[in-house]
Order: sequence, then structure tokens, then C-alpha cells
Amino acid sequence: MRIVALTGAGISAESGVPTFRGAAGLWRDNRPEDLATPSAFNRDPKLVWEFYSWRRELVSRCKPNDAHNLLAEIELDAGGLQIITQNVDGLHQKAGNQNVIELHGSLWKLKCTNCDHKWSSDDVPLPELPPTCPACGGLARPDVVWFGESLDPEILRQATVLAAEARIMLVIGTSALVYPAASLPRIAKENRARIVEINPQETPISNLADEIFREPATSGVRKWWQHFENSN
Ligand code: BJW
Ligand code: ZN
Repeated sequence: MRIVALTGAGISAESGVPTFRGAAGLWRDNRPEDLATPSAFNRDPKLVWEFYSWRRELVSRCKPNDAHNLLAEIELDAGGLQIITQNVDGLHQKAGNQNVIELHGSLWKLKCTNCDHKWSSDDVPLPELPPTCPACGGLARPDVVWFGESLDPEILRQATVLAAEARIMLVIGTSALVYPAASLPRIAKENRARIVEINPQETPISNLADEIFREPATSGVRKWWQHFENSN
């Protein structure tokens, strides 16, 4: 069926995970250039790790919500739902989705700044801050994509192909301000996908949308699915 869901922080908001932008967003009190750039990490790795360690603890207490759970059911039912997420929280996988592309990495993965070794850890709290590499003892960093860093080219290639081949692209809970993720709905539209936006706020991709649910993800995904099932 080739349904692709491009998700952002808004899909996890109702699970209690803060978004980035907006009144209660992480970037209201924290400047991204102090916490989510390579130069911030070079300047003060411990400060950056404290931010990520706090988020790991917060997310470890959060559960997938009805929007995550329904997308997991749809993956089984419709046999062809693919998630492309900008989120690093792992909640899509926790809900049971198997086909998840993480564009911006994961809070639950680390990589070594010295030897590039990558590993997973769900330890909360981490035993040492900043953590060190089990292979070489070098300084570890979160395996996430910071501003000014390139996305993994293979992951971006896969996401671009999926966007180009989508019949329907659901764009859920993203401000669509961060590139290259924000270019995926346009790629889908240019290849004749139907674009469905689920977001309480208007975004720069709203003008591409064929259908809009101006509401939170939990009710929006449910209404879209009811509507979709009734019309197919
Ligand atoms: C709800 C809801 C509910 C609320 N239900 N919805 C082209 C043009 C201009 C700039 C660039 C460009 N290409 C590259 C750039 C630079 C930059 C960029 O895009 N800057 C813009 C901000 C201008 N991009 C990059 O640097 C990227 N790298 C790159 O392109 O490499 C090439 C390069 C190399 C060298 C130099 C320059 C380029 C990398 C971007 C990485 C982004 N990283 C972060 C942090 C990840 C790790 C972490 O989590 O700490 O990713 S930043 C942050 O933003 C995070 C998110 O994934 C990302 C997107 O945010 P998202 O998910 O959309 O969240 P919000 O908070 O913005 O929006 C929430 C939405 O939910 C809102 O719309 C609400 O209304 C809604 N909502 N409640 C549904 N209940
Ligand atoms: Zn190492």
C-alpha cells in the first residue's frame, strides 16, 4: 500500500516527551547551539551529556501513546506502513513498528569520537558521564545528528526513495523547519503521493497537504485511519 509516516516531536508530545520549538519546547530555555552542535560538544562534553542524560531518564518513563500504537497496528493491517522519524526517543519501536528509519539517530545509541565504534545502551542513569568507549576508552557521544552534521547518507537515501515511492505520506507532529527531513513531503508530492498533515499548528508544508487534521496526533491519526478504511 506504500503508506509512509514522517513523524516529528509532536507525535510523542502526548506521551510526555517535550517538543523542541514552541512554548513548552526544549529550545525555549536551552539554545540549540549550546547543546545540539558539534562545537557545543567539543567545548563542554559534560554539559551536553547532562542534557542527553536528562532526556534519556525522561523518555525512559514515557510510553507510546495511541498514535504510536495505531501506527503499529496499521503496519500489521495494511502490510506496508513505513515510518521515517526525526525522533530519537525510540517510541515507535516500543509500540511495535518494525519498519522505522531514524533520520536523526537515537538517544539509546552511542558512538566513540575516537574509533567510531557504535553501541546501544538503555542504562538509566548511565554509569559515568561523559561515557567512554568500551573498545578504546575514548570519549563517547550520543549517536544523534546535530545541526551542521550530515545525516547518514544511506539512511537519507532510503528515506528519499520511500518518499518518492509513497502513495500516501502522513506528516505527523513536525514543524517541518529542519532540513533535509522537511524536503521529504515535497519529494513525495512531486511523485504524486497524497499528503496528509496531522498537526494542531500550520506548518510550511501545510500548503502541500491534500488532507489536514488540525489536532493532536492521537485523535488525528485515529480519524484519518477511520476515514481511510471507510473509503477503501
Ligand atoms: C503536535 C502535538 C501533538 C505539538 N500532536 N503534533 C536547507 C535550508 C535551510 C537550512 C538548512 C538546509 N539544509 C540544511 C540546513 C541546516 C540545518 C537546518 O535545517 N536548519 C534549519 C533549522 C534552518 N540542518 C542541518 O544542519 C542538518 N544537517 C544537514 O543538512 O547536513 C548537511 C550540512 C552539513 C554541514 C553544514 C550544513 C549542512 C541536520 C539537522 C539535525 C537536526 N537535529 C535535531 C536534534 C537531534 C538530536 C536531539 O534530539 O537532540 O533534530 S534539532 C531538532 O529538530 C531534532 C528534531 O528531529 C528536529 C525537528 O524538530 P520537530 O520534530 O519538527 O519538532 P518541533 O519541536 O520543531 O515541532 C513539533 C511540532 O509538533 C510542531 O509543529 C507542533 O505544532 C506539533 N505538535 N503537539 C501533533 N500533540
Ligand atoms: Zn573507541
